[in-house]
Amino acid sequence: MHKGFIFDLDGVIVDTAKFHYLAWRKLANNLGFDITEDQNEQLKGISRLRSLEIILEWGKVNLSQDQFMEQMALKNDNYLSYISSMTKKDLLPGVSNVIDYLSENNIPFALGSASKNARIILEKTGLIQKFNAVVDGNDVSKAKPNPEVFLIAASKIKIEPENCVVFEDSVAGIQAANKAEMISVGIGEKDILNEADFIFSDFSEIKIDFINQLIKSQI
Ligand code: B16
Ligand code: MG
Repeated sequence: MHKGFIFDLDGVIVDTAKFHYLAWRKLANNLGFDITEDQNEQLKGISRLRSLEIILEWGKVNLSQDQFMEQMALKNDNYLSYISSMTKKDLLPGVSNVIDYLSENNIPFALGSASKNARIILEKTGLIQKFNAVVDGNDVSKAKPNPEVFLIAASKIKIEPENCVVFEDSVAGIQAANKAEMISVGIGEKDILNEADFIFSDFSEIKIDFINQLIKSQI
C-alpha cells in the first residue's frame, strides 16, 4: 500500500501567517479598526477573498465591489512586499529534513495550500522542484474546510485519499483533511488543533521513525 504526503504551506513550511496578519492588520487599521491575534487564528487556511469578507464583518464596514477588490489587491501587494526577501533560511525548523527524506526515498508528496502565492514562496525557498505536485488557491473553487484542495493533490500524486497524510496548521485544514478521510497531522497548539489525528508543535518534534511508521501503515 503506497503512502503519499500533502503539506500545507503557510504555517507548516514557512511562517507566513505573521505576514498575512501584518498585512490584514494594516488594512483593518486603514479602515478604522483593529484585529487581534486570536481573530487572525480564524483566518488561517481561509482564502484571501473569504478572509476579507470576515474582516469587514468584524469591523462592520461595508465596501462597494470596486472598493472590495481594491482593498484585496492592496493587501496582497503588502503581503508580497513582506515575503519578497524570503529564502531557504525562512523554512520552519525541521521541515526540510522531512521533505528531503521523502524525496530521497521516492515517497510522493504534494503541496495543498489555499494561497495563490504558493509557487512564489516555493521558488524563493528552493522547494519548487522537490514537490511532485503543487495544488494551490489557483486550482480550487472550494476553500478549506472543503477537502477539494487535498483531494486534487492526492489525485495528482496518484495516491488514494485514505493513504495520504496531511500536515496542517489551521483548524479549517485539519477539518478538510479529516473530511477527505486522510491522516491529519496538526502543526501547532494542541488545544487549537484537537481534531487532528496527531499533533506536534513543529517539525523538529517529528522524528523520521514517525514518518516511517506512517509510510508502513504501522500507526
Ligand atoms: P493568499 P495555507 C493560506 O495558506 C493562509 O493560511 C491564509 O491565511 C491565506 O489567507 C490563504 O492562504 C490565501 O493566501 O492571499 O496568498 O492567496 O495555510 O493554506 O498554505
Ligand atoms: Mg496553513
